[in-house]
Amino acid sequence: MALLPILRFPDARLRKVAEPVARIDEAIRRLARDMAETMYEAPGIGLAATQVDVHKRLIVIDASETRDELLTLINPEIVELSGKQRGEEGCLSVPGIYDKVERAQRVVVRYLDLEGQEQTVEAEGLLAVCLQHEIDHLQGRVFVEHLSQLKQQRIRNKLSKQARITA
Ligand code: K1U
Ligand code: ZN
Repeated sequence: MALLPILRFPDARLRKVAEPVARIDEAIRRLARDMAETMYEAPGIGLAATQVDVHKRLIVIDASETRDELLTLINPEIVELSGKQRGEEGCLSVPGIYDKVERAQRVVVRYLDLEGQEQTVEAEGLLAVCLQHEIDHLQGRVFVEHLSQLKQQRIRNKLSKQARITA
């Protein structure tokens, strides 16, 4: 297994729209394993392939407290959204930045598992937020784009200052 480098906002590659996975082969299974290892090590509760510069519809999520409920979703699609919630979000591509975003309270997502079987997950609360956040990544959207232009500019300034310090 391998740890994968995570792209950082405002890298233009985070804006690419991911293509559906056409065939679930050993390369996809290896990528899913490496993404899970990268997510657990970060640590994070989700990771989209876009964030590791692979523009395919694949996400991994573990929003459990025990960190032992890994979900691997291939070609995920939101089929139902209902209610509203406003909660704090973070992003491994936007380190050190947390802010409140409005999302649906409940989602139903259809996807393929690693065996190519069609599955459905129905979620509320944090798992629902995380599913929406990761599926946004596959559409080339980062959570800060839900914030005001002023906040986005402040985040860009803060991250470019950090990047200059660490360079
Ligand atoms: O997509 C990502 O960059 C992962 C992101 C997912 C997410 C977090 C919070 C709300 C919505 C989506 C993260 O995991 S950021 C890190 C984080 O929130 C966390 C890390 C360890 C334990 C618990 C939370
Ligand atoms: Zn993110």
